[in-house]
Amino acid sequence: MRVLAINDISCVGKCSLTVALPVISACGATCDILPTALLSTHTGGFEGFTFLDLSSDMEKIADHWESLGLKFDLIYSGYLGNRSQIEFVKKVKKRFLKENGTFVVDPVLGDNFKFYKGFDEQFARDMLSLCGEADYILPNETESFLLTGKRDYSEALSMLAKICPHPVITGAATDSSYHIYYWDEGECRLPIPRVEGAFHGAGDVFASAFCGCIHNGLTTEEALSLTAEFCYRSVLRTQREVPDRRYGLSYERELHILTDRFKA
Ligand code: PXL
Repeated sequence: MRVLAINDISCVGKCSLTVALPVISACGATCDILPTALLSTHTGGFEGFTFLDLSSDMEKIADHWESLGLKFDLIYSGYLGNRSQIEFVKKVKKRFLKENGTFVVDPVLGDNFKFYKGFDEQFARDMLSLCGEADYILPNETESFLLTGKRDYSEALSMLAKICPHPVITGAATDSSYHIYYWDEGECRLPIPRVEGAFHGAGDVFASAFCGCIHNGLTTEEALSLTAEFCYRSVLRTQREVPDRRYGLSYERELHILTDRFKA
């Protein structure tokens, strides 16, 4: 059983592939990778980071894989370095996803109601079209707004449900509560504990664990509950252990939550 993670390599800052590899592997799956870019750090809060666009190598890598006849059970797409990569990922899905395989898109666009560096409205429109090809999409509250223009989570969710069978808004805060909003033949909500502050990389930890859970055959609800527990424990540990939140979630010593669940 193989998962393909399409995402960048941020050498420092624990996000994207440096998170996808350990977390998906902890769920017992083989995690293969298609790197979109190589950065010295992620772009969220570090000045002077390097950025190498890997688009032309992605094409060559895919051509080699085709010659090997490789196919994947689940493809998970995350941070894409430019608009042409969005189109390329659609082709990767057609070429390499098994029939009845699962396509998960984390439409990485921004946080705190702002785009990450390098992304804009046009990028968001293209990302929305990629979401239209997915079985699951995992926007955070900012991304759900950037994709739909709706701040109301129910409205955003039902708009997204028109293009994708299983949209999941991964953390939706109102004055009094905090929920995961998801669509499962209708709007559903999973209450989750609220932790104050921003935690860089939490979305990638969430998306990776969710992919691992779905890959193991869990229902959407079961996958979200286990993923939420794993993320919550990791966030609490980060609060205790990591003063500089740019360095990502302290999830490593919580991986047992996944390995215990997915023991042979
Ligand atoms: O965690 C999302 C993410 C992934 N990859 C890169 C990023 C970010 C968010 O800032 O900069 C390179």
